[in-house]
Amino acid sequence: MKEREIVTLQRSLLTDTEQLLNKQIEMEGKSSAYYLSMASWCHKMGYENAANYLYTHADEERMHMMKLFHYVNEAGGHAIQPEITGIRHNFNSLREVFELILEHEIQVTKSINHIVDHAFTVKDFATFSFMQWYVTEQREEETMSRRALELFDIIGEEGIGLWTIDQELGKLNAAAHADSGGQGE
Ligand code: OFO
Repeated sequence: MKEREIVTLQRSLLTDTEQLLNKQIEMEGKSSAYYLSMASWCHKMGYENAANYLYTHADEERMHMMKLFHYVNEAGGHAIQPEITGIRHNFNSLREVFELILEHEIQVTKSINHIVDHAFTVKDFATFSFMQWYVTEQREEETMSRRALELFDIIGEEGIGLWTIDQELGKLNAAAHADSGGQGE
């Protein structure tokens, strides 16, 4: 019996779905590393609240990766620990950091939507249902990233502007985690 036939007998997870989920694992792992690198830059530059916001965000992205990791293995697949390279370490400004975050989150949303669309098309309703958590999570993350970026326009960066933005980022982070009941999602 060929390997593919054995695999088909032992699980309902299709190989292409498994590949897409592994690509998403990689994306979440990279998100975590990317935000950790941004957190470090913010910390070094004295933006304490922005750094905490991003340290928390990096942890959440790892949790997103692990949730997928367990799902793939429990569904009979093989979750692959991604290679993470090419992470940027320096940024031109605090604003640039938050612009990059929003841009990145939009890419993640597109990738999640692609998996949901695929799962529906191949009638993999277990994966379709599992991915709904990510759909909601992405909507929340995009909203939060947009809120953060808006602070730069509302407050302005002159004078004590950047200091004030950093304070507001701290409040945004605290409010987001109070909303999620301290679940850190
Ligand atoms: Fe994993 O939610 Fe952001 O990227």
